[in-house]
Amino acid sequence: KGQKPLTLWFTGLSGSGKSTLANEVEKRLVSLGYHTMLLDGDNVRLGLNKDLGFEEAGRIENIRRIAEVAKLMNDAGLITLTSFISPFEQERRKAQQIVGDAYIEIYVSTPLEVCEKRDVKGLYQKARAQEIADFTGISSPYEEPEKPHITIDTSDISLEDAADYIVKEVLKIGGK
Ligand code: GGZ
Repeated sequence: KGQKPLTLWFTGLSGSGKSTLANEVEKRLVSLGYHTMLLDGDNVRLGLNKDLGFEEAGRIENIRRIAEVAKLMNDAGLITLTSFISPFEQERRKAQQIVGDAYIEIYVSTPLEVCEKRDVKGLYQKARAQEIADFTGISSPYEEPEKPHITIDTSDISLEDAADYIVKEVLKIGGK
């Protein structure tokens, strides 16, 4: 079904809802008959990129490798979904260059206050207490995307509605 590959590049703060959304969007694409691959911290930072930290250089290399893998997956005919903070505009632009036309940037724009209030893993609390260094939004920058293809704030929307919206926009942009 459909030959044109896509990379759905989710970007946003820790706790913004990127991975939850990427998982739900993937489920829907699979039920529509597409073949997909989801890349996230669990399968990349613990494996391929376990030599990398969260200082600037580590994040830059993390994003570069993920973009190269996304490109390989696209070459294999898959729709790739990536869920990483990817905090730097310049690295996102480089990812877009690597991936090419297939690249669709999805900015999960849930504000810091909301992410911090959720604090699903207790990481914001630790970052505030300076128990974690270089924490995005607290002690490390997040540069807002300048021209995302899709923007979604998960503060006040159900997972169902958010995923519906993203899939609709992706299929429109991706010409599927
Ligand atoms: C940000 C960190 C940090 C620091 C560990 N800063 O909410 P999570 O836990 O599951 O997702 C975060 C994840 C971010 O890794 P990425 O590979 O997406 O980051 S980047 O794209 O910037 O390279 C968080 C956890 O790792 N985590 N330490 N200091 N997030």
